Amino acid sequence: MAIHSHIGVLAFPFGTHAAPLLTLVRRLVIDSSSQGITFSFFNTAKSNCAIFSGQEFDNIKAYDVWDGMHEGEAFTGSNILEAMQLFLAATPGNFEKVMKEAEVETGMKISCLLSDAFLWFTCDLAEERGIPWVSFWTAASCSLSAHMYTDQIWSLMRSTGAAKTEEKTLSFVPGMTSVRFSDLPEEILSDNLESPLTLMIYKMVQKLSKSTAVVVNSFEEIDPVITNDLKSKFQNFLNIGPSILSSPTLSNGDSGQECLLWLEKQRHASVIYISFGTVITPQPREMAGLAEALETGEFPFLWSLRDNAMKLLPDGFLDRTSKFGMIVSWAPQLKVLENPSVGAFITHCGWNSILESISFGVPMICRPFFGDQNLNSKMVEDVWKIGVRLEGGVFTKNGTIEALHSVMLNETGKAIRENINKLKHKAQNAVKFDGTSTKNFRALLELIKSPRGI
Ligand code: U2F
Repeated sequence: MAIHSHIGVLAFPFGTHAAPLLTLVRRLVIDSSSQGITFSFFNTAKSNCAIFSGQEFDNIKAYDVWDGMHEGEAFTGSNILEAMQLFLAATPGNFEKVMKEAEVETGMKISCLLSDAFLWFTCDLAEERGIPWVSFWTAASCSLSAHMYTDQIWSLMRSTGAAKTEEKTLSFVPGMTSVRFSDLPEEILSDNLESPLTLMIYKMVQKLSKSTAVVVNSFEEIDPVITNDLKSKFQNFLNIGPSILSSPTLSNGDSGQECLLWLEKQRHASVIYISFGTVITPQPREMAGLAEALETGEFPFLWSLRDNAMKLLPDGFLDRTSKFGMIVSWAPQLKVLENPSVGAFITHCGWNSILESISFGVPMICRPFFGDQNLNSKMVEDVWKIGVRLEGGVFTKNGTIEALHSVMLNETGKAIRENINKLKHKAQNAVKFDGTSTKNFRALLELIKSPRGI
């Protein structure tokens, strides 16, 4: 079949950013199968290796871009920010180099760029080539909205004084009037443009309105007011998720079978699933607080905990809890949340985890750490009312037991369960044939097929 569109895809290789972008691309390939579109997926070797895990997909070719580290130089820092900094310093040259290679190999000029929204310079690359830029925001609409109001927020903080604004609400941001300044991401609260992450996101905010479309892995009905506001700010604002309900998920192979078998033996809605995503490990004191709460309350639990964090558990914890708990280094999270024995999810509030929890109707206990997570947890507790935050914001034995009781046993838990099930149904409706996310996805497909715009 003749290829008539060549889409260049630029991934941000940290946290859970590249995997949802690949999921989106796979869905675009499947839904456009007879229409001659090919995708070149530009990402670092390490991230490509992790998300493709040796699999090949028709019409998607992975290209490795330079991660910013010099040959023979191994990354020694434990801080992910350092790796991000090196990578960002190598952009956009590292991407431009492989884009040229892909054009030579396919014999076709790139006709549209689809990138992680963080990679704001894609706007300039697209402008130079006279082609559209479609940006993919991997987090929630609420955090995108908060970023879009950065200038107003900074101006208020400067005129009132940062300390005095902390408890003030974002009365001027549609759909976020109950959100306080102190719920906002650090990248908004600190106006320090010396920080590479703050600078990157600020530049993104300045470029996004030029994007032909801003795509989000969410559904309009979760935040109708925010959605309408963002529709007024962008040329096209397209909620196309939750992708796990509408797209083929990337395979994890057979890993995690053991914990799925274990879940099968547990009582309905009795198990606490615990995961802090791909980047975080809580401090030892908090690990101890959480472990003591689980042990004292004898709550059945499944904990996804990286091997290098096992040493942070209290001595003898594994032996003493082996009758009712299980720890794995990586869990098949979608299958876990789908399992009826899971009754609550203790989460760091990364957007993918929240969306997965909503999609399977599992109430959340929130312990946010950085970036958008604090704002997400505010929305979970106070706006969507589908979970609770911990008293004092950190894990302590008593605070965690209290949160577990309120979600698993009390009337609060019952209301939360009802709310999350209602939201789950809205998410399911959004991805039906005539649902909002499906319509938005079709619009996206049209846009990239005829790359001069919708
Ligand atoms: C960054 O998020 P994270 O990667 O830390 O966390 P999530 O967005 O929640 O995504 C974690 C994914 O990893 C999967 C899980 C999610 O899809 O199903 N997973 C799993 O399969 N098994 C495990 O044992 C543990 C996790 C960032 F830190 C957040 O603040 C952002 O919201 C997010 C999106 O931009 O990226």
